[in-house]
Amino acid sequence: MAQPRLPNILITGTPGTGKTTLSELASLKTGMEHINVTDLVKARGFHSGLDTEFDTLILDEDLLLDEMEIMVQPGGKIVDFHTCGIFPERWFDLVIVLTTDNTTLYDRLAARDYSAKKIQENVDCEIMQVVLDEARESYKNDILVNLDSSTPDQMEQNVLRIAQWLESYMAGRQ
Ligand code: DAT
Repeated sequence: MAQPRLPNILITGTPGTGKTTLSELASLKTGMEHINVTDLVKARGFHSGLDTEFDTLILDEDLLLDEMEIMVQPGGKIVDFHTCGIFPERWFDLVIVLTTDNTTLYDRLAARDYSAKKIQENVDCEIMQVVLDEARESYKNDILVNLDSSTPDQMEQNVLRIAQWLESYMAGRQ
């Protein structure tokens, strides 16, 4: 009998909320493959340079989405990106929005080489729940989960939660 198709998971949230760390740990735990979209954009040049005002890459969405369409098609991917509205809704079986306590997020971003302006913009984005709102507009409520990612305990819980979700998803496909 053919194996049921593995699902795809999107992990999104403001920079610094722990997407890459969670994606890597969940990938180790489940065997799903982590796609770090920022790294993919940089490695494949799916951008047209730097937006100097916001200190972010200007995405070439068409090139990025064409490439990713092929990658997600077989399933089994954990996609990690700070914005979520650009992806087709049909790609994902679970969408996780990570959120973090504001002062903790500030400290994490300050530990990076971000300018004071960029740190403030990202903390403001978190306070305004920009990514959560974008996810609510882009995906159905029943596949959307908002998880707190402020402490190491929560990180551990979130990894377990993904592993348990995958197990019950696959059990439902038997
Ligand atoms: P992102 O990929 O969202 O930008 P990251 O995974 O690079 O974030 O994490 C940023 C830093 O914060 C990194 O040093 C790991 C740490 N971190 C993330 N989530 C955490 C959590 N729940 N508890 C403790 N540290 C965390």
